[in-house]
Amino acid sequence: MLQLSTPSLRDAILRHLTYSFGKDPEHAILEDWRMALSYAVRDRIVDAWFKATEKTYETGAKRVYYLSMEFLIGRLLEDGIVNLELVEEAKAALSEFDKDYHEVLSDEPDAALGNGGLGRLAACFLESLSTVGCPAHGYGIRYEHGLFRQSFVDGRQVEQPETWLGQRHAWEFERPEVRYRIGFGGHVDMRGETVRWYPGEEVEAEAFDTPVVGFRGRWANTLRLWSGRAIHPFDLDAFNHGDYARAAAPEALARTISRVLYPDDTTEQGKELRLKQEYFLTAAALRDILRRFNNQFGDLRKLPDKVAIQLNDTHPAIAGPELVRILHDERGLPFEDAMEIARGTLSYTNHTLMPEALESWGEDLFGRLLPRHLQLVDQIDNAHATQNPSRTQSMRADHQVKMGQLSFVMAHHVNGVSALHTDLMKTTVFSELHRLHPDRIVNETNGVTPRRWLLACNPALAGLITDSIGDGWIDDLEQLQKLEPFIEDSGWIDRYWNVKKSNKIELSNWMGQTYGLHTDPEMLFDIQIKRMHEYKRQHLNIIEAIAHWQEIRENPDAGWTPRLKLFAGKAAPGYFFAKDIIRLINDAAVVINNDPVTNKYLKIAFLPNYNVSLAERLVPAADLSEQISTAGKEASGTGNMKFALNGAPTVGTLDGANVEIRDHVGPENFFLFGMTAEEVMERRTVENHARRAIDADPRLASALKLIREGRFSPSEPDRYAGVVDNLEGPDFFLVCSDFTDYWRAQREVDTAFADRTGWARMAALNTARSGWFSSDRTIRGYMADIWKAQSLLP
Ligand code: NTF
Repeated sequence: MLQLSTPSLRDAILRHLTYSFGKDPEHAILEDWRMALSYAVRDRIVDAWFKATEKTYETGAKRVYYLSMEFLIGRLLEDGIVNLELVEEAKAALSEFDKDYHEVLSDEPDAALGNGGLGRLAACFLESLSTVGCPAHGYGIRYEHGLFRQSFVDGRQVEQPETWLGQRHAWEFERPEVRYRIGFGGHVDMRGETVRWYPGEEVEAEAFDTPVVGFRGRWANTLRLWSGRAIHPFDLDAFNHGDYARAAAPEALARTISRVLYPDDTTEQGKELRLKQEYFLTAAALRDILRRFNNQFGDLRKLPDKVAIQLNDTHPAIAGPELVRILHDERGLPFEDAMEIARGTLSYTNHTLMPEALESWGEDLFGRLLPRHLQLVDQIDNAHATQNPSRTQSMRADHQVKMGQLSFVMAHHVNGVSALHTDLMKTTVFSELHRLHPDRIVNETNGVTPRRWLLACNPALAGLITDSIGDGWIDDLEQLQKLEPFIEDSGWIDRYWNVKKSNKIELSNWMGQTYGLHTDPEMLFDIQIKRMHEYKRQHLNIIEAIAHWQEIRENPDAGWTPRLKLFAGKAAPGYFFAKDIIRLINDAAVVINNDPVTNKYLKIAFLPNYNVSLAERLVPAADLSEQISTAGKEASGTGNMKFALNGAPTVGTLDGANVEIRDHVGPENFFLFGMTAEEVMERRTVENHARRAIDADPRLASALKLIREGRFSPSEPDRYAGVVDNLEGPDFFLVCSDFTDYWRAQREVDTAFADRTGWARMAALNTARSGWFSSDRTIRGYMADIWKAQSLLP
């Protein structure tokens, strides 16, 4: 390979500023500096990237492909700098030009190409795949507009389009030579054995590549995102007739496909454009995978030995029928063989059991867009029914195509994302398929990358850890266990506590400057950040805060533990209940924060526009992590892991990965409350469960009464009547039934926090015992159990 010498970072920055951006230091604006630094870092990533690609070809190793509609990658510059261990050099280089490192980094817009947990997990996985040296590609869509920007008007959520590409983006390489035609609609021609699909409409998918570098730059993989374009971009005839709108129409239409990220996570809307996006991603990825495979290996029967394709939820589930179509219709393999090869190649991760999130498409819509695939789904379903005569459920019931069932049948492994979730998959949604295929479901508990979620976002804690046990923990997180002996040492615990304190001061200062919000860093920082959803129960949190406020008012001198409650999170634009909860929290914050009797002891804030970068600020400064979903509803959670790792004990239910976090950190370092998943199912059958819980707890009754009477919405007293009606009535997520125990757990938190050393020890034990929650461990699990893929690191 061509060898170039590596210039110093300083020289590289100056070179790029000059020759890539045409600026001299005197005239460069912040964005120019950010771009020049990014290009300087990117150059080094490219070196690692080429080496990794070369090695993958040389060894003929199996490759992993992660197909996902979402990659919530956030900012990439710090990731690159940290993984290449260039932090000090970058700071020094920028300061030579009188530029502040942090200011330059925060100029980068967040790439919000995802909604929440599912997309962020995909981003952590990409980084871990590179860190462990597994040859892999991520495939997704290059949305022009990522998740909407959130602001508040009178406490209400207002959505604005997000435009991450509005500023220059440093990380992608456009690949105009990598384009595929993706068809929709049309008709199917059947002549005896040969079947051909003639699409009625076609768009082109164009590739954009982002290199993803692993720790120490030992390996780099590719995130390949597809962008929609017209095959004939411009209607010249229309233009010549003066019809400029019609002239530009083909391009506009084709681009629509990659225009926006659908802002729903846990509800499925059945929209035609969404199905088009899913097929667009999947078809382009499969074409690309098969082209690469053909060039290198040729014999399609070897596909399962050389290719592992992971379907991130059912969104790319059309990969099953599409792969069968290519192998059978286009490459002429018998249907049974095509099925076997496809199933040997595909595996599927389920991320939610919420019934409203399980994708299913009306057969009319599906058949109109993908007529050949509908036939193949039927053929797959029939073959499955023939092989499993005791089967009662079909993927083709009620004139629908059920993507969960389809994914299960087309996958060699199906995985859940926490132990509890995997068990529930077996007994609920997939109970029949599990009975028929008892070895197919496996568990791979989620994880988070410690490079971003500790080393980069919490440099003070990372520094203390490295001082204490060396830096081996960064890519072997279980080494954090070596911290345990230090926790006995009161001098060390003071240092740990000072790190937390300095992080809290930093956050306080930033919130003061950014939102004019004044907070006391001595308070307990209690944080709930995640998508807004009834099952995540932000309303349980705010109702408890209201009850607590009442209690402080009644007895202001009782020595309360001062607490700052922070919330952040977006609600899907059409999810009105969740939007009401945002407004309720904002309304309650106004009243409570302005109560001179109590505001030394209780303050509440909802920070707008939650995204990855905001999480990176909040996580290191948290004292308490709120993980309070109704048991059985949160598949795993990953925020819970980030908090524990950064020394915030959890107040939480036995849900998702909370269960495993509690097992690891020890029950004495975790504030457990609430019903178990089993108890939840039982309680739902009890008549008037909410009413009974309210009657039994005067604190809850009076908090609900205050909300109903308009104490927090005096200009519109019945603003929250709907919310309270719901809680007093169906209360499907059992807010009322869990309230009393939640309140009890919070008072235990108060008492525990008053003992500073005891609390600091508990926090430090959370850090020391969270090593298992590294996404490196998760990825190694997938490699061993599902993909049968090897690391190519020496
Ligand atoms: C989410 N699912 C789950 O709600 C989280 O519990 C889990 O941690 C993440 O997936 C990652 O596995 C989704 O985002 C979706 F879209 F499936 F609802």
